[in-house]
Amino acid sequence: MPGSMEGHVIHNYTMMMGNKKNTKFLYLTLAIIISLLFVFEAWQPSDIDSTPPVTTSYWKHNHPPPLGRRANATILILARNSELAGVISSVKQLEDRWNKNFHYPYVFLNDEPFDANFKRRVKELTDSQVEFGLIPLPDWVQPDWIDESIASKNREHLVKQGVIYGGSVSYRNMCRFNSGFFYRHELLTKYQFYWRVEPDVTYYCDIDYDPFLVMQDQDKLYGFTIALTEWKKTIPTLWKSVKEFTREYPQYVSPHNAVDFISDDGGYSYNTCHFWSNFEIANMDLWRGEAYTKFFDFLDKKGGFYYERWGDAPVHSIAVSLFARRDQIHYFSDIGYKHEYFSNCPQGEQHRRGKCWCDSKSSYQLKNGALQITSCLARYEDLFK
Ligand SMILES: Nc1nc2c(ncn2[C@@H]2O[C@H](COP(=O)(O)OP(=O)(O)O)[C@@H](O)[C@H]2O)c(=O)[nH]1
Ligand SMILES: *[C@@H]1O[C@H](CO)[C@@H](O)[C@H](O)[C@H]1NC(C)=O
Ligand SMILES: [Mg+2]
Repeated sequence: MPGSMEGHVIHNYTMMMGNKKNTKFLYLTLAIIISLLFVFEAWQPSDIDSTPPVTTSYWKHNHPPPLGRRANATILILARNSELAGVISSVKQLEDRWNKNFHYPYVFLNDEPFDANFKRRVKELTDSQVEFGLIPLPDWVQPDWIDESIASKNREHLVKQGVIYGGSVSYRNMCRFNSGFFYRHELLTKYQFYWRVEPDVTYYCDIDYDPFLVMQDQDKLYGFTIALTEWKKTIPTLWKSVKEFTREYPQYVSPHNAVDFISDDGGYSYNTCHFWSNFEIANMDLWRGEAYTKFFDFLDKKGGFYYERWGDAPVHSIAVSLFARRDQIHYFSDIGYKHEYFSNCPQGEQHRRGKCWCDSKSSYQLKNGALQITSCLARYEDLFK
């Protein structure tokens, strides 16, 4: 195209001017016109729609997992539609720091259907399979054998004492669901391990290995990052119920248990230590097994999820401490993690290896830090002395 246009232009100009004096002027004009034609050519939009951005040829999706194998596992997120922004933040960090190299699938659960925008925004963040599930109503409702007049009086009492979520029934539904129902949901039955993620958490470090394979290969049942004490007002009769259960079913208590994590007097009283369950990497065999199934039903019948405000964290922690071997509980010290207001920041070589951006000195789990009083990490570490 440029060739034929040039020929046409030259022909016209020689006809009009055909004069030696003007040769210089002619060449100059020609040069300008030809340059303009090239510039014009570059501006033509004709190619833009059909030419893919050149970077696509550098993209590489779906790297195989570094060890060539994956565990039977999923990332599990319970959330509301209104928490989309916090969910996006958590998922993006987990993808960037870890899962874009491992491609574990996601399961999202909600007591209401997820809306189209929620699903679209979440699916944009990952190449992994993402499934969205609805929680069956009976798994997310105050059972009819709870006496509502007692329950509501007790809720008011907790509100007066300033206990967080003291008056909330939906929070209690959530705690009961996370204690006894999530692992029976139809989207989870096909998996053995899960990594629980909440909206608005922070992952501080690169995780260049597969925590699920660590769990699977080393026969771990429960993994945590933060261990701390619970507010006694939320669980006044929990330990009494636990002791009743273990008296009735002593066969479920492991001979190599971790009772010294949850009790400072050999099991007489509960020290309120628990693993913070907003982060959990665990094997659902633990929850699906006979011991925990009986344990959950026993606690559920006591009514403490509604008459008090039993959390899934103390319930899970007490169960794993009693029914598992203590070496089946794993501290992921190298996973930099924060859920308001506490964090686990790796120390020393682990901080360097993970390229962590948290300050090691700020870690709630510091062994000799000022925050140590309410941290239960020392009790966990003492189990192995
Ligand atoms: N679908 C749904 N999820 C909830 C509800 N309440 C809490 N959650 C989820 O349960 C988890 C714990 O709740 P959160 O509000 O973070 O409680 P906190 O971490 O104890 O302060 C989070 O993943 C929430 O998204 C609810 O009513 N519906
Ligand atoms: C994964 O684990 C679940 C639960 O134990 C099991 O039903 C399923 O068959 C397992 N899947 C694979 C691929 O091993
Ligand atoms: Mg939370």
